[in-house]
Amino acid sequence: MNLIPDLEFRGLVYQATDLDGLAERLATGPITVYTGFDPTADSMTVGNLVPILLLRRYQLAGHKAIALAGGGTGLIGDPSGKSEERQLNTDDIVAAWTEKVKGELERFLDFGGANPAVMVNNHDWLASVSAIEFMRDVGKHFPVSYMLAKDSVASRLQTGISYTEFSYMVLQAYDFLVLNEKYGCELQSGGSDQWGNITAGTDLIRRAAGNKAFGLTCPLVTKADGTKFGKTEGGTIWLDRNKTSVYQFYQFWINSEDQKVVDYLKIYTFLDKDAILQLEQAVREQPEKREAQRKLAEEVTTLVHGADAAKSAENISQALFSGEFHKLAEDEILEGFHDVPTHKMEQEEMGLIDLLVTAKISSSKREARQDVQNGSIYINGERHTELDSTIRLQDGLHGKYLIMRRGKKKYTLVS
Ligand code: 545
Repeated sequence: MNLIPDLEFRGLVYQATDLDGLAERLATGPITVYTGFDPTADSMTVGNLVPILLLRRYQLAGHKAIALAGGGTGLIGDPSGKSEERQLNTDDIVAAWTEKVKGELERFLDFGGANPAVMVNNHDWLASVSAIEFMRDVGKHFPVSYMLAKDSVASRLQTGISYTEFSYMVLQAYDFLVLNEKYGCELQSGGSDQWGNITAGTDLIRRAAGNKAFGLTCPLVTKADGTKFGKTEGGTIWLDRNKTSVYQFYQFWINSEDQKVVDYLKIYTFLDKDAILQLEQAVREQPEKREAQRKLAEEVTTLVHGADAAKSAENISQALFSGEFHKLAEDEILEGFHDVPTHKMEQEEMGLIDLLVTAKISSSKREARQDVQNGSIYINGERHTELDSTIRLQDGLHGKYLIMRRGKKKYTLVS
């Protein structure tokens, strides 16, 4: 029940309204906890995954988890952590993205069984509350000085903030009050950027209802150099496989830095303390084996995309590493080589030198001959040293793919 020691081990406890009080409360029995997600995009990112998995940790520990989709607040725009006013999205877009966010949240919580999670959408109560009722019953509990002191507002007083975004904290606080009354929700969890909004809620619940509620934040994940986590040169790492392929997702985790991989194992997996400490030792003693990175990639990809997809990503990764391309299914070839240059052969067969030049693998016939003689040309993992060999597409993988490699790393996919 009291999962705080485990959360502390994982580095998931940052700010708390009353950590000792919360630990005591958790020891007495199940608590209802919620986290909100605004539909600011059509998918969530690996950054949002931390608070989602946190909700799951609560659920697994026997508590009641509420996932809130911000169909209402998404129409307003949270200024927290934002240096500029947001562009308002249309009702239609927010409604469509709310459905996407809900679909993603559903993958991580158990909505059946003995301790089902609950999904709510704050549009259900925010859209229908009247302005007069809201200003009289909720607004009265918010001194302007209190609102101005919040980071999300204070940091924007110079650059500008509209009344719309200024009021956001009141809506989120009101949500917490509604969930407190309707579901007995006593705890709001979120990332550290949400601290101001979360405490606005615990304060409102005390003032308006006379109830005690708790707030707890987790730190935002960082890279070793302190820069934003979850972005690569290829862009943001999304949870939607149509935006970030399963293989790219897997690669993202396998490329984790040695200094950070243990932190990520703690935050992003459900491996227990012993298993994590063992992997920590493996990083220390045999970092070149990248055992921790492989375990991390396997665990997180399985959580997000399922065991079969994770296996396939691992398969691609292994085959690319060992050069055993024949082990790849057709879609795995396309996925694994989706970011290398491609070339379509005009004829069924071609001389090797001509192919190297037309596929732009070598820059001239002279260079092509040199490359072949040097032994730096590989097709489907096999070295080709004969200048006059003929290459047939039908001998390729699945009768149509030639994975051409020049030197150590330069790949071209010929089909
Ligand atoms: C709305 C109404 C509530 C309670 C919370 C909210 C949402 C909150 C917020 N949260 C962030 C967010 O990001 C976009 C999600 C992707 C579609 O803006 N005002 O909605 C993030 N949140 C998770 C973590 C966060 C936070 O969803 O709290 O810190 C990221 O890790 O930025 O009643």
